Amino acid sequence: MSKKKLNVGIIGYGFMGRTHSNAFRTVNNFFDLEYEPVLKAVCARDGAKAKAFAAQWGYESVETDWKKLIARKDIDLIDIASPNNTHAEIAFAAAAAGKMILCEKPLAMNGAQAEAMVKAVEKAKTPNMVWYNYRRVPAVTLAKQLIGEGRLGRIFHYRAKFLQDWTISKDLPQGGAGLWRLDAKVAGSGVTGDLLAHCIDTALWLNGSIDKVTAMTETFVKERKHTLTGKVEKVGIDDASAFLARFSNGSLATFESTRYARGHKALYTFEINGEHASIFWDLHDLHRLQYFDHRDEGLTRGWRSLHITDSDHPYMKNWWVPGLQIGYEHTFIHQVADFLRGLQDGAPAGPSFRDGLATDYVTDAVLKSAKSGRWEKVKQLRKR
Ligand code: SOE
Repeated sequence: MSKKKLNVGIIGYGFMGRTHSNAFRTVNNFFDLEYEPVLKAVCARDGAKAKAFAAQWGYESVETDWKKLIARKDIDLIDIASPNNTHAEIAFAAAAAGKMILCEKPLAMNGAQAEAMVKAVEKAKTPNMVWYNYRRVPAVTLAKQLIGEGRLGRIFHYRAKFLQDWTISKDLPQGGAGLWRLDAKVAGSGVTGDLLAHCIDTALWLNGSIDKVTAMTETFVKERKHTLTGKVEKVGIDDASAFLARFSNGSLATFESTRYARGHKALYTFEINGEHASIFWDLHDLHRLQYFDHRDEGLTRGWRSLHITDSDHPYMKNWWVPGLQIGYEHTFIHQVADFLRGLQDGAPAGPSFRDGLATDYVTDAVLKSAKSGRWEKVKQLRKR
C-alpha cells in the first residue's frame, strides 16, 4: 500500500535535531503506518552547517529563514528543534499557517508563553506534540500500564531525580551553540526546565496532577563568560533544583536535579510506592523495570528485575527478537510512530502542547517557590 507522505521541515540541527531526524528516517522501517515522514527541509541560520546536516541526514533542501520554511506549501509538519526562546514565535507562525507542529521540550520559556502556544494550536486545530521522549522507554510505558491496571493500589510516594555533572567547571562559558542551556535568556531556566521538566512530565503522566510544591534552587557558579558577547556576565540559570510536592491523589513526592553531581552523566530515576507494589526505573538501565509486589508468596517475595525485551512488552514486537535490547534513540522513534498512528486513527497521542503546558505550570511554581521560600500552588489546566 502506498504511504501518505508527510513533508517535514525541521528547525535546528543540534543534538535534538539529530534524535528527531533519526526518528523520522527510521520509523517506517519498523512500524507499519499509513503515513511516511519525508525529510523535506532543514532550516538553520548558518547555511553551510545546515547544508552539511542536510547531506548527512538526507534532507532534500535547506532554508536559512524559518519564516520562509513555514511559508512553503510543500511542508506539512514543522519540527521545532531550536533553543527554548524560539519555540513560541515559530509555533505561532506554524499554527497560523496550518502546519502540524512537533516541539522540543520544554514547550516554552514559562507557563504564560505556553498558554498562548496552546491557544494557537487549538484555534488552528493543528496536530501538536512535545518531545518528552522518556514516556516512550518501553519500561516506562509498562509502568504506566501496571499503574493503570491498579497493580500498585493507592499511591503513597513518588521519588524522582535527574543528575548530571557537565557544568561544574567555572571556565565553561554560557551562551552560543551547545551552551545556550546555561543562558537564562535563551533557556528560560536551568535544570528546572531542562531536566526536572522530564521528571515532571513523566510524573504527571504516571501519577496525575500536582497541587503544590515547595522548592529550593542554587546557582553555584554566579558569573561566566558569555560566548556571544565575550564578557563575563551574571549567570541567571539554576544549577540545581529540588522540590517537595503534593499530588492531587494524596501522594507525596520528592524531585531533584542538578548538573553538579560529579560522576553522573544522565542519571534519571524514579520510584513509586503503592499500597500493594512498588516500581523503580533507572535511565542507565533503561530496558529494566524493577517491580516489587507484596502479594507474592512470602518465601520468595522480593524485587523482580523485569527485562523489558519481550514481544508483549510495549513497542518491543516492532524490534528484534525477545531478549535483545533497544536504547535511547528508540524513544524518539516510538514518539513519531505514536504521532503518526494518532493522525491515522484520529486519536492524538500525547504529550500534546496542553500536556507541555501542565509541566510548565509546575516548573513555574517550583521557580516561584524557590524565590518566595513558601509552598506555592500549581496552576491547573482549564477545561477546553
Ligand atoms: C541536557 O544535558 C540534556 O541534553 C537535556 O536537554 C535533554 O532533554 C535530556 O534528555 C538529556 O540531557
